[in-house]
This record gives sequence, C-alpha cells and structure tokens, in this order.
Amino acid sequence: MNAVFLDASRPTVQHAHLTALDRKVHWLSAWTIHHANHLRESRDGLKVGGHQASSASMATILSALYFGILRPQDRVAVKPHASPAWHAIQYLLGRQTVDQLQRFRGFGGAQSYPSRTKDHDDVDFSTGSVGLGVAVTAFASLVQDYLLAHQRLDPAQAGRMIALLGDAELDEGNIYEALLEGAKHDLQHCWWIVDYNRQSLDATTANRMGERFTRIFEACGWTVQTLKYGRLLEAAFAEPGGTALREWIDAIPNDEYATLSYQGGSAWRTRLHRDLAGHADALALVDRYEDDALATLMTNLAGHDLGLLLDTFAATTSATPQLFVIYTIKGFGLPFQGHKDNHAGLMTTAQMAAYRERMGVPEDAEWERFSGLPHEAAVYEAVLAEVPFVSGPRPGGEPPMIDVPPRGAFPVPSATESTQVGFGKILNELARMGGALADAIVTTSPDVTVSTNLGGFVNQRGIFSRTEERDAFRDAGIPSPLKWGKGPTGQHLELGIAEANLFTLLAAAGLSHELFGARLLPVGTLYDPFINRGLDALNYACYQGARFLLAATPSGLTLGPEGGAHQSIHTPLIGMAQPGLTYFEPAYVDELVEIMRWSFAHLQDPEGGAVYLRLSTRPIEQVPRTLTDAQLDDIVRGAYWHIPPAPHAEVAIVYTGAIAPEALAAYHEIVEDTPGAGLLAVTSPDRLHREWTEAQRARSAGHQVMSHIELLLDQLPRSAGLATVIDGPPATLGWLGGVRGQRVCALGIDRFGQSGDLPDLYHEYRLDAEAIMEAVAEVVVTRS
Ligand SMILES: Cc1ncc(C[n+]2csc(CCOP(=O)(O)OP(=O)(O)O)c2C)c(N)n1
Ligand SMILES: [Mg+2]
Repeated sequence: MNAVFLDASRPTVQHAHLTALDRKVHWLSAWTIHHANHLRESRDGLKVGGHQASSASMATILSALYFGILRPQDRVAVKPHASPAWHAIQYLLGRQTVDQLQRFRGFGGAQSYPSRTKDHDDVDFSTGSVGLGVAVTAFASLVQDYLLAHQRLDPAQAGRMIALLGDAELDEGNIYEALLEGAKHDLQHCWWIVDYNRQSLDATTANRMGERFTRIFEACGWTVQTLKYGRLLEAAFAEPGGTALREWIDAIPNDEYATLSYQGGSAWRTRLHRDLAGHADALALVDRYEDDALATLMTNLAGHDLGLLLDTFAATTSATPQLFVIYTIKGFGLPFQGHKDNHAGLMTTAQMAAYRERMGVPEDAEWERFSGLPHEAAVYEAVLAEVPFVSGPRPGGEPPMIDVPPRGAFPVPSATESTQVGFGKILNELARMGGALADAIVTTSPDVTVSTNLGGFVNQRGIFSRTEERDAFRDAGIPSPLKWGKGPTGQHLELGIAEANLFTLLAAAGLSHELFGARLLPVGTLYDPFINRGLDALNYACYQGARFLLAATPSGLTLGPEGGAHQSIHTPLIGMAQPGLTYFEPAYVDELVEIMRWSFAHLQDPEGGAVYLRLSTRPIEQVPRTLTDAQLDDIVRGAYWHIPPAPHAEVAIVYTGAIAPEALAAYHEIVEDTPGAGLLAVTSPDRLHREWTEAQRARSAGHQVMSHIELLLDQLPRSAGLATVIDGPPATLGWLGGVRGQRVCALGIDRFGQSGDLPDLYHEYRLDAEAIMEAVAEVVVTRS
C-alpha cells in the first residue's frame, strides 16, 4: 500500500495546499445544497433538501482519503447524505462538472445519494438505504479475494474496500450480519470509517456506545482505531492544567458537548469555569484563549484535523480489517453545528453570505474551483495532478462476453422431475462440461446449498476458502453425498443463514466486471419465502445494476407439509415489480433449460440485468416434446400456447409454474363442453407485463408494435374468457384480462397456508382442477 504521508518529514507546503482544498470541499458542498434550495427555480413547492450538516461532518475525512490516501483501485461506499461533499471532491479532481453540481437533486443532475447508475461521476457503490453500503464493501473484499485466488485479478490491482458511515448507521442489523460473515471468511483489506458525530437524524445519540462498538468489532477480528481529539486539543492537554481539561471533556455527555459546540466561545468559558473551579491551572489555560479561539480549541476533534487523518490512514498498512471511529461534530463550522435538529437544517441566505465571507469566496465566484484560496489555480491543479487516486486508470470495464453452450449440450429431463432438480442437474452438467461459462459461475447460498440442489455443482467445483480446509468426514471415510473440503480454487461461497448477506454478496459479485474487470456469473439460491428477509438488499443489488441469477425454491403452497411459515405467497409480485430483475416461473424442465441459457446471456448483456427463477420441489410429469425455435423464443418471452385455441374458442386456461398438472387436468375436463379451448403456459408474468406496457408506451409515441401477450391473446376471440391460476397472488395473472378486454377469473393464494399434502392444500386453497373448472364456468357462463 502506498503510504504517501507516512514520512515524518511530510512536506508541510503540500499539507497547506491540501488544507486549502479541504476548505473548498466544505464550501462547495454547502453551496451546492444552498443553490439547489434557495437559488434554483422551484416549480412544485417541494423542499429540495440535501444535508449541509452531515456533509460538513465528514468533509475532511473525505478530503484526507481522496487527496492523500486512496489509489485508483480502492473502492468506497460513501455515507449517502455526504454525497455533496463527495461530488465536490470529484469536481475539484476534474471528474465532475459544474453543471451536475448546479443541478444537484434536479432531474438529470447529481443525485441526492451517490448512484452508480445515475450519477455521471465514478461512483463505486450506490448508497442510500443506510447500512447496505457498509456491508457491500465487506462482500466486495471477499469477491476480490476470490478473484485473486483464482488468478483473475492482478495483485497489483487489488484495492481496499472502504465504507464511510454515520454513527447512527451502526444501528442497522445488516452491518452485524456482514461482520459475522466477514469473520468466517477471514476478511481483509476492508476499512469502515465511522463519522462519529453522536447525532442521528432525530437527536443526539447514546453516550458511551463507542467502547461497545470496539468490543464487538474486536471480537470479530477487526482492529479498532479510535481517533478522538485533534492536534490542537492534544497540545493543550500537554500543557499545565491540560490533564484536568482532558478529564472534563472525556466525561461530558454527548448532548451537553453538542449544546456547547452550538453555543460557542462564551458558553464554553462559563461552563468550564463552573466545572473546573478547583483547577486554577486548567482555568488559566482556558483563559489564554479568546472566545472564538476557545470554541475552535474545544471543537478540535480528530475528524476535522486533516494532518492527523492523513497520517493515521497512511500508517495503516495492515491487511486486517479496520474500524476507524473518528470523532466529529455534525455541521462542523456551520451556524447550526452541534444542534440536535441540524440533520435537515439549511443555512439561510444571510448565514450563507456570512459563511462565504468566512471562506474567502468572492461573490459570483462561488462555483469556481479555487476561488478565494491563497495561491493561483495552477498551484492547486499541480497538487491535484499528483494525488495518488488519479495516478492511473481504475480497474474495471466490460470484459468479453462468454458464450452459452448450445441447447443440445444440456441434460434431457427424466420423465417426472421438479424444476428444482432440473436446476441442479443443469448446473451440474455445466460444471462437468467445463469451459469459460462454468469457470465464471460462482454459486452461493445462505446455508441451503444442499436443500436447493446446488450439491452437484459444488461437488465438482469445490467450496471457496483462501486456505485449504480438509473435509474431516471424507478423511474419516464416512460416506456423504457432499464433498465439503474447501480451498482457493473452489467456486462456491457458503454463507451463514442471513439472507441479506446473500443479496449483498450477489450485489458485489454481480458487479465484479465493473469493479475488478473480471466477469463472474453469480448464482445464488435460497428458499423463496426468505426473499422477504433480504428484500432491501435485493433491491439494493438491483439498484446498482448487479448481474446474478437467483434461484428461489421451494415456493408457494406447493411445498406441502413444510407448512405456512415456509410458504411464499407474494414473491411473484416482487418479481414483477422489481426493476433490474427478470422473474421466470417455468413448469417444465425443458423450459428451464432455455430460460437459464437466456439468463446467462442476459447477465452479460450491457442492457441486461439480474434474473429470478421461482422454482418448485414438486416432481411433475414432463411433456415429451421437441420444442421448435419459435416455441423456445416464446418460452423466454414469457408465454406459449401449450394447446393452441381454435378460432371460435370460448375460453383459455392460463397457468404458471408447478400447478401445470392441475391446469392440464382441468383442460381435458372442460374441452368437451367448450371445444377449441386453449391452454396458455405463462413462464414469465414479468416479461409479458413489461413488454405489454412498453408496447403501449411505444404506440403512444406513434410506433406500430404489438407485444408478445397481445399477439398470443389475439388468437382468441375477444369474447373468450380467461381462467388463470398460479401458486401465488391471483393478481400475478389477473391483469391478463385487460390486455384484450377479456373476462377473467384469477385463482391464486391470498391467505396464509398450512401443512398438508397437495390434494388437500390445492382443494382448500382452490388450486385444484375442480377450482379451475369452476373458474372456467365463471367466465364462460357470465359472458352469456
Ligand atoms: C434504511 C434507512 N432508514 C432510514 C433512513 C433515513 N436516514 C437518513 S440519515 C439517517 C440518520 C443519520 O445519522 P448518522 O448515520 O449518524 O449520519 P450523520 O448525518 O449523523 O452523519 C436516517 C435515519 C435511511 N436513509 N435509510
Ligand atoms: Mg451521526
């Protein structure tokens, strides 16, 4: 690791320049927010917002990192509401435009919170939902270790994965889930830097949490560095009377310290005189300072001391994960510093004018990069050109696409098979075949590897660990279908039971090509109901544009005896509603093969995304058939006519997923009375619905297009009814009635389930053939 400022003879001129640049970071972040709220035209009366206090709290920490410590390969998740300070730094580095800053929080401008996909400058990790940006750095570090061990990343290109977080962010439970997982995987090169201002959104936070955090992190193998006071205060502590001063400040409760920080010099003096009345030398020390200087001294916390931060970070060269708890004041240097209500506080125009004066920025030069600094622009340009962060290209990019094996290379399903078993066999076969695709796959699961049928792949490709770990059962000759030895070449990352970690890992691994320049095809498995457990992390992964294949199984009521606690109900609607994720729910394994082939290409497509397969443990009789190219295309587009309707058909049964046998049985029962009826297989309600709404949008723009579902339903008379059925919410397919204005009766689950076998459950919850026939009667009879 480069230690730019490690040398004790640190060039002080350079240091002065960096201090000046840090002042610009403070100024520009406050000004950007001010401009968005007070100067830019408002058309809707909404408060624009932005966080001047949170930015000021962290600005110097950001300056230390970006101007002195980071190298191009280091990756940072920035506290969401410090985004203005981060953008200001990118602007000073020439990596952000003034136009973007002027449109901060406006349409097309710099985003409220750093966004990989929406911001124009180079955001490493999106943040916003607090806690997730922290955890993703741990998993990015794990992915980096994986790539290094697989010799897919040049060690010289390996970086530190760094999270900058607020102290209240430490209340988020997902941070501790990641912490535990990191400990299991021997996490390294990961820094979490806490902006310890002891304020949350609502108020000043609990006293003495700091030491508890230390114990928690140390227990997980981290080094904790607590930086409390700046060098001014440390120097004062060394003076006669300084010890008493230190004891006093160490003991003062957070809220009282914050109150005094807000009130300023004379309040400090009054309070110190009261509390240190017996300490003449301490009071003499205090009284050597004028009011303003006293306030500066008493608020000189480590997070506002650039030199101290530079030296501390530069001296940290160990690979051991590091927690930095850095004391700061929220709103540092602003009129509302320390005030408990300052989180969303905005400076008034008058306060801003005074602040501009204090920062030495001339009027009308507010946006200039170096206005008001002691030297000419060229001096700072030269300093910035030497910053290690800009010393070379950043890793990442678009690695070449990996071909997907032809359809014929995949196994033929057994006569009766579940989609879960089919999924396991497909991955197993890919592992056996070898080649670039198999090598790029990395599987992962939160302690359900075996029960989601990843075993075949894992047996062939091994479990990843940076160090070799033997399988004791195998060594002892005890039979087991699973090989559980681990090593650096393994391609499976076994996680503990914390579904948020699964999704956060998928986020990091699914960005591997962009973060590290090496393409991975991550495949994660879990039980479908537990998607809810990690839902925000799943949304987070998709928001960042991560690419992964998620197989969720078992799903729905169809898991039978496992019962209500494990029955997923509304996951199809999540699959439909989640941007960046395409949801499929095939019934037959030949459909699954084609969907997985499509998925591996979609994961790599620059316009692609992640894929969610909702699978089932129910073995169902497969259809002996050879699918035509047109049928294969229909399957990945979301639906095909399992049995096409006649032109005069009165009804079609529409089904998704594992209740296909009930749909077929009902079909054979009704077809005598309603000859020419159709049977429509929907493999992806999500794709159908998206394409339909896109086609509507395109038509309103004057394009003559028809979506897949419109073309399929066009084969039915408009007067025909639809009876739809899915082991999920009826609404998943109920919308189909709106496509051509057909009557619809939608069956599905809208109550909690319970244990039982499938005949009982399907009867009770109206998924059986009888219920489907009743639905058919409903749409046919009501029509006449
Ligand atoms: C998951 C989530 N819940 C709530 C919020 C709203 N929120 C934004 S910042 C914040 C508290 C910030 O306190 P802290 O992390 O200490 O940051 P500071 O501004 O003090 O630096 C909250 C509750 C959020 N962004 N994400
Ligand atoms: Mg805070």
